[in-house]
Amino acid sequence: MGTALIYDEEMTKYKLLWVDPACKIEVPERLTVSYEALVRSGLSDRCVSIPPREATDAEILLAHSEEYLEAVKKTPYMTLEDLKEFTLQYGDVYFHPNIYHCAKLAAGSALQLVDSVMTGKVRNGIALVRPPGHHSMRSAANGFCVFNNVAIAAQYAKQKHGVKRVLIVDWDIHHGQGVQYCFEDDPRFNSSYSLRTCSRLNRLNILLIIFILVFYSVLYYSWHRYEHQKFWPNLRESDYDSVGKGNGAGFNVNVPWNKVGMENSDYLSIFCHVLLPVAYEFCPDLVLVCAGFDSAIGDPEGEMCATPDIFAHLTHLLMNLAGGKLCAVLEGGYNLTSLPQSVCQTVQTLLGDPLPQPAGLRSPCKSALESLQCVRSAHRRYWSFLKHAANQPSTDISTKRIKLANEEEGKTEMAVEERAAEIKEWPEPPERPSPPVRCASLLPEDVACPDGLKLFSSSKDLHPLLASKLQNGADDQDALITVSRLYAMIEKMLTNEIGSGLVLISDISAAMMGALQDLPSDLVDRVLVVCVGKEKDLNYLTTDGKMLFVQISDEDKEKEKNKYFIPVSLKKGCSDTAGFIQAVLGLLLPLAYEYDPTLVLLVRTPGSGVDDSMWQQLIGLLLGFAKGHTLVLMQTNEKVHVGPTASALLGRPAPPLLELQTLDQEDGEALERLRERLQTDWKMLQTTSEGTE
Ligand code: Q9C
Ligand code: ZN
Repeated sequence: MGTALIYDEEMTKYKLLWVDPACKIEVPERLTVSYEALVRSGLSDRCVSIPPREATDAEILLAHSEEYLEAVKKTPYMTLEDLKEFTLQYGDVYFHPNIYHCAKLAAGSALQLVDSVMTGKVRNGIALVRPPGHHSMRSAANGFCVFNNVAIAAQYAKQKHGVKRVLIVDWDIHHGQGVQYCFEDDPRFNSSYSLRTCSRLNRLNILLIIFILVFYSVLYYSWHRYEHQKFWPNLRESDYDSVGKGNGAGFNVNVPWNKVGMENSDYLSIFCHVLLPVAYEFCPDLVLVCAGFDSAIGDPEGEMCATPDIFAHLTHLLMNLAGGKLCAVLEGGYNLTSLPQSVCQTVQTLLGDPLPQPAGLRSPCKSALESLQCVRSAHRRYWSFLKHAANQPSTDISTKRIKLANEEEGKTEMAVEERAAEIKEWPEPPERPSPPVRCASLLPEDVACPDGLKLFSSSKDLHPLLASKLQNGADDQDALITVSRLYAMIEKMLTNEIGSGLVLISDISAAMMGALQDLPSDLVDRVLVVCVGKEKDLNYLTTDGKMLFVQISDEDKEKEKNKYFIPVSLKKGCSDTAGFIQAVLGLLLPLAYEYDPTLVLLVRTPGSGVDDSMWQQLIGLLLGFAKGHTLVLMQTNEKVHVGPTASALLGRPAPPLLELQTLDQEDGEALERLRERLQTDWKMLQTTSEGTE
């Protein structure tokens, strides 16, 4: 199961033929530098190369009107003067005699990608296309876009492949208003094509189509530079309160950035506290990404400060949704250095390489937290995972917008002058070498080693510390030997000879205590210990920051909490998928990002009640930390779970979570209180702007 790469040089063969400052950044080199970077880094060779095709008229009509299509069809025959005039009726876009051909290829590329993923030819993929798509509307080109590649692909996925729920994640720095308009009315009856087809069919077929459409929906998520409506395309409906209309309410999620200079922590915070909770509750069958990289550092349009490696994390966080079915389609990205770096980070992640460490995260900024708080508040009535979100800030940021709009009248140039200078330098993203052994295992003799795992054998002598213990006649020699092998395994993980590890052990408590209480500090400086289920004596845990302990169980350990010991209590324990996923997305992930562990130890205590798909989701998400060095400890009598665990540790996508119950009211409130209490120590847990500067 590979990664598709769709590219054709033909899409570099149109350009701006006259002077237009608004359009001069949209150049053919955007595509050539991106593709060349993939070739140079050897990534393109690892992908399955798939040729684009032209989208057909019928396919383009899935998102556009016949009048508009007919008009665009004439552009290849226009003179330069005609093209200029044709262009004038639209905003921030240009036409060229070859752009219609390229636009058909761009849309067709997205469809080829959807076909390859939906038929199982590949697991995921990316299409490098020009022109981009997300600004184009039913009857209008806009913002360098001619046809709405991703909107067409979403409709196509529903019709051709019967996909029920499509999640569109638009991480481009502009608002894809074209996508919003296409789907905001009602996710179930949004296909003009279907409705038009309806009128030509008999009643039985109409009933059939309605029956099918009722269960079909598209959720559109976008973050975008907004600056209280002062930034292009300056639309009122790009704000957080456009949540979708009618039956589509809740299916349009807008996150406005009201300041430039947003950083990695701001992006990750929105993913943990807005997008992922909604996405996991929505439970998509397919994820489409409007993959614009103008949200990266150095981009003249976005003016944000997120580094290219952030796209590795954004990609990874989406890769366990929809059973891994993810199609990324290029949108914007205008800095010819950060664009190819960001494309490479995305592709390398799609291929399954270890993630770069998200080092040096700062606290999300006040403005980002204001946006976060507003979006969560606007959506909490639609999504049970956001039900306990706080109210929007007392000083309503939309009021700010109206005030600013009035003040700014007549002096709109101010904003331009205030702009931060374009950043020209940032460090090259780190290398991401794959370990020779992806996942090693230590298993009892009666358990077969799952395919793809390598049985661990330690050639090294005992760790000196343990050797001396053994000589002193420690009471449990067997346990010491096991712990010693654990250390040897950890050592190999830290030198990147091994990626992840799976250990089955007869006494998990003893092993955990053994592994942690004497863990030589020269071995690891920060261990994230995630404990799924009950565990009795934990008094060997330190509070010096060398380990961060997060436990999810049905035990209430109210008194023991401190910064590095975080028990999360759910009434029904880990068998409550809704509570569990809330705790993982809203607490564990942000904590892990901020802590930045060098090793993750995941402990599954016997009878924890966690179901296999939830367990696999957890492993998949944890592999995003510590360069993929996750060590799983399980008890010998849980061998039925070895298969699913191994599969997740090898980076295979987890199956979607079915039967998400609604979160228990008291559990939800308790989680919210816990997060509030921990916020002073852990800045990534903040979900409101109150009390921040
Ligand atoms: N500086 C995409 O990224 N506005 N389109 C430019 C304001 C148009 C961006 C003028 C930006 C369009 C796909
Ligand atoms: Zn853009």
